[in-house]
Amino acid sequence: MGSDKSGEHVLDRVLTLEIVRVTERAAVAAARLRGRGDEHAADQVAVDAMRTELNSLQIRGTVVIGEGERDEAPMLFIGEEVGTGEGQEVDIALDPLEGTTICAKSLPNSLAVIAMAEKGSLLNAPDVYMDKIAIGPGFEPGLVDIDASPEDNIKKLALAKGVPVDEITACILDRPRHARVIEAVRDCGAAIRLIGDGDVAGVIHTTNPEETGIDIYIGIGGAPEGVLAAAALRCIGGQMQSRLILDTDEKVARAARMGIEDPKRVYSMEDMARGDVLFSATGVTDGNMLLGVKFEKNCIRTDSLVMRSSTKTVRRISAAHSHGNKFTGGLT
Ligand code: VTB
Repeated sequence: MGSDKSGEHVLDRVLTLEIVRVTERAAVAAARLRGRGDEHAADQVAVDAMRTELNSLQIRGTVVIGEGERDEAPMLFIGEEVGTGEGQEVDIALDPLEGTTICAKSLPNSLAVIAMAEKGSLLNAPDVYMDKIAIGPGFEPGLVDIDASPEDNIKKLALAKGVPVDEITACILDRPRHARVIEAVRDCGAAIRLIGDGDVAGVIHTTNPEETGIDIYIGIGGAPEGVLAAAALRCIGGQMQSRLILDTDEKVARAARMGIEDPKRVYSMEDMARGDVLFSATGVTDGNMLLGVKFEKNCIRTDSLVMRSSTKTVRRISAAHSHGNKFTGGLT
C-alpha cells in the first residue's frame, strides 16, 4: 500500500493504468459477438478474457462481486482469487459484460466494468435486487433521499439545478415493477429515459447530464450492479443511496451469511464502496459516454474511463490495439 498526503492508505496508483487492460480485453471479446443474439456466448467470452487479463495483474485479489456464487459460475465467482498472488491485497467487483442483452441486440451502452478497492471496503452484496437513487456531483449532501417520493426528489433536484421540473430527465429500467414510479415521475412533469438494461451506465450517466441528458437515476436493478455504480460514483463524485430487496426468508438468510444484519438498511455510496477505489469501464457498444469497440483494418479501437477515488482523477483512454497482439486473439 502507498500513502497519500493525508496519511490515508491508498491503492498503488500504477494499478489505475493496469486495470484498463482488463476491461479493454473483455470489451473486445464481447464486441465480436455484438448483435448475434447470443447473450450467453457474449458473456462467456467476456468472462474468459477478463479473467485472463486479471490474472496477469500483480495483485492478491478476491472477487467479492462477480458472476455469481461458485456453483453457478465456473469463473470469476464470488470468493475466487485472482491476480499473480503477489502485490497488494484487494477486493474486486466486476461485470465483464454489463448489459448482455444490449450487446446481443447491438443496442447502446453495454460496458465491461471492474472496480478494485482495499480489502474489506466493498459491500459484499448478494445477487438480489436493489432499490437505487443517484445524482451527479455538485449538490448539497442528502439532496435526494431514497425514502422520499420520486416527485419530491425531482423537485428538489430541479430547484438545486435552477431549472424547471420539465427540464429534468430520470433514467429508469423499463420493467413492469416500475409502473408506479414511471407514472409519478411523468405526473410531476419530468421526462424519463427508459433503458432496457445496463443500470451501471445509467447511474454513471447522471454525472454528466450535459453529455448524457440524464439527471437522476431511480429504481430497482441488480445489487451487484449497484455496488459497481457506487464505486464509479465514489471516483467521479455524486450521491447514491440504496436498499437491498430482501423479500423472502431465503434472501434474508443469504444476505446474513454475507454479513448483512439489517435487511432494511439504507446504504450510502460510502457504505457500498469505502476507502480508495479504482474503477474502469470500456464501451462494448456505442453509448452516451463511451464509444463501442471499433474493428478497423489495422487496429482495434477501444474507449475507456479509468478513475481513482483518492484523487478523483478521471481519465478517458482511447486505445488502438494492433492486430496480432493479445487483444486480437494473437500472441500476448
Ligand atoms: C439491471 C441491469 C442489468 O439486470 O441491474 C438488471 O442493469 C436487473 O435485473 O444489465 P432484471 O433484468 O431482472 O430487471 C441486468 O439486466 C443484468 O441482468
